[in-house]
Amino acid sequence: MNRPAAAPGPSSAPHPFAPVSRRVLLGAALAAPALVAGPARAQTVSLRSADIHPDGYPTVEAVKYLARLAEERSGGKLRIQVFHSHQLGEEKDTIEQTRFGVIDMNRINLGALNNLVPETIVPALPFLFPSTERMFSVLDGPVGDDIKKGFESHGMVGLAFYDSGARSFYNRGRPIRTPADMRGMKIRVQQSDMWLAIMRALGANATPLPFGEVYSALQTGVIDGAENNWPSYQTSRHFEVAKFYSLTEHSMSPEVLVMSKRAWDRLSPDNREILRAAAKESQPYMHRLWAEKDAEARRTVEAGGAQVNGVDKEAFVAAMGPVYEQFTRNARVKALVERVRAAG
Ligand code: BDP
Repeated sequence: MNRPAAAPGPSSAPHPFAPVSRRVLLGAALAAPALVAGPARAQTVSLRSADIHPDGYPTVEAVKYLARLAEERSGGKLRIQVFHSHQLGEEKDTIEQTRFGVIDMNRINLGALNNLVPETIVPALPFLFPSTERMFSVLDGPVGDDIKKGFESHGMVGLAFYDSGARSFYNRGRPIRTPADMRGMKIRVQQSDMWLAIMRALGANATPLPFGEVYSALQTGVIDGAENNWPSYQTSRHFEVAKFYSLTEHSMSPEVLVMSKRAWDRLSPDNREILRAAAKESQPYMHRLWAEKDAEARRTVEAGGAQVNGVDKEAFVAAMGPVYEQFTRNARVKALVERVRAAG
């Protein structure tokens, strides 16, 4: 550790660059004591995690909770900083950066991965699950593990699935009760071919847009409507510019926390273990936050003028045939859908 030979002294050769290189060497030794002391002393690892939602949103709070657990259990050596509110960009961009290791962790909706990882289409398929409880009981088992495995060949590791409730349509003009009411409407969707197919099946015009652009697109009339769960409808303030919320509850596409495979591969086995356990424990924590936020968001938008109406759900379910036909042509998707159905 103490290497007096490196100490600068008046007898050193008077080379013009010598003082600089000595400072660099000394600095490196101070910044990376583990390298000098040997592998026994773990280095501090700092990870950056992205989320488009604002601070306080359940997904952001779940990853902050995970970060607290990881920091405690690693004796402060594993640190995770959550960059919320789009600070690192829209989901599509952050996914690319996660795959290439520029961003270490990313909380996104599975819908954002549909085109890249076909397995992620399964939980997002319209009306596949009768309830979010049923969906999570399936995702917590081998089907969920197989969906997560799908990430690995695309540079990501799946750490946790989080609640996202059910998504329903909302628009500026009128209540939607049947698919016929949506004919010709311009509806914003996530950037996923599955969502384009859903809109086609309903006779609407799909407009794929990043989430952060939806408010002004609604406000200026570039689109007529969008679809989302209560908390996103509320925190994005879309309810101010699209007040008709129609309870189609057509998809339960969950949230997912992924890690860059490059960042994962660099972690020590101990840190991987800490992260996996903390991610698992953040799920029930998030579940509680979600239940509270879901109810509060609905109250807030209704108090703020949102008009909520029921729909002819059977008519929406019946219209989804072409979506299933198109996406279960992929053998892996088909097999997973069959397993979901067999699970009851
Ligand atoms: C929200 C998800 C968010 C998605 C957004 C969207 O939490 O990750 O990006 O929907 O529709 O519910 O793009």
